Amino acid sequence: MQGQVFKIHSDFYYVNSNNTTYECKLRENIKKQKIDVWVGDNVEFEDGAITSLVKRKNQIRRPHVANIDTLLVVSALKEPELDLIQLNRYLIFAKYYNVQTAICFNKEDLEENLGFEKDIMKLYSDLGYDIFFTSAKEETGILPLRKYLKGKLTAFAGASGVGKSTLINVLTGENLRKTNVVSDKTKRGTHTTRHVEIVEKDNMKIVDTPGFSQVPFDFLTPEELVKLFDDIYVYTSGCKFSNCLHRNEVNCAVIENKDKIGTLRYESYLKFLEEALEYREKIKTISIKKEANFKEHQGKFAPKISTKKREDSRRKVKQTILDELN
Ligand SMILES: Nc1nc2c(ncn2[C@@H]2O[C@H](COP(=O)(O)OP(=O)(O)OP(=O)(O)O)[C@@H](O)[C@H]2O)c(=O)[nH]1
Ligand SMILES: [Mg+2]
Ligand SMILES: [Zn+2]
Repeated sequence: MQGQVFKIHSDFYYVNSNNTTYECKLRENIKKQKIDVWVGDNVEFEDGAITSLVKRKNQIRRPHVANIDTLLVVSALKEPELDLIQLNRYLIFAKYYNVQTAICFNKEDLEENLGFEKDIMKLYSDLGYDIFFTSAKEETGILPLRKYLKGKLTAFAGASGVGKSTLINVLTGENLRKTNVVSDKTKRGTHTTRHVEIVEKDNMKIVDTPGFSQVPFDFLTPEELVKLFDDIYVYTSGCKFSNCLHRNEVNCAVIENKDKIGTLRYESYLKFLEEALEYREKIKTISIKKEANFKEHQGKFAPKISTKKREDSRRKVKQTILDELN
């Protein structure tokens, strides 16, 4: 039989097939092959054991979810304070995984300055995102969001305390998900949701996730990073140097057009760039170390490692780092 994993609890995998829930474990062959089964995975199973995994359409890490149609990044306008750099972090992260993304600005009941809302709405809709403004508390803006979610598997992501679980409760009309107040002192959430789980209701499939705060870009190179910022990448062809990092170089077309790049987008790029540069350093040191080992191991006259080999080993290092993220 085939079904979709909607919840994982220690060793148990809860699989939905034709509206029936099956509690399964992993068959030995899956364990031996070290195949990870995630929420959202389509699996073959029999007699309470998952026997194989259907190829994924996509996957995101932190949290682990497979086969989603949309990632809805939820941000609060207040409590916790709107953090556009964090929002950009989620957006760029989703773009890296090639997942369609929409944005929901929640707690609009706490925000009086609507002019600001309009500005950010313009910025992100110009970038091609579908945008929603909601108040889960006063239940405003819920209908358009519900309509948007129909027929899709959507993962809700965003910092702790922004109201993901409250929104899901309102959307599904079920008060099942635990929610918690944002701390008075830190104005941050308390990581109330602990598990990743698909909730199904009225043709909406929603994944509630724990609020994860920081996803550092320590797994891609600066060249890969800038390509994920459409609004910055457009200018890069005008830079004088092909290895321009658009940070402080002369004749950099990005810097020259900084005013045209939206609020905090360029600052976000600079911030993530530091992380990508660290990753590049890490790759360099590991490749050099590898090379050194290789020579030592092979004796005095080991041939110099070819560019092709170096690229291969770079790729391997990258894979190792990505695997570590798992
Ligand atoms: N004023 C206001 N408060 C809200 C709104 N939505 C949620 N809250 C409150 O914000 C707090 C945090 O909400 P949660 O739903 O637990 O937040 P979460 O994003 O699920 O947090 P984690 O599970 O920790 O990731 C709760 O006290 C909610 O009642 C809203 O639209 N307006
Ligand atoms: Mg929650
Ligand atoms: Zn440049």
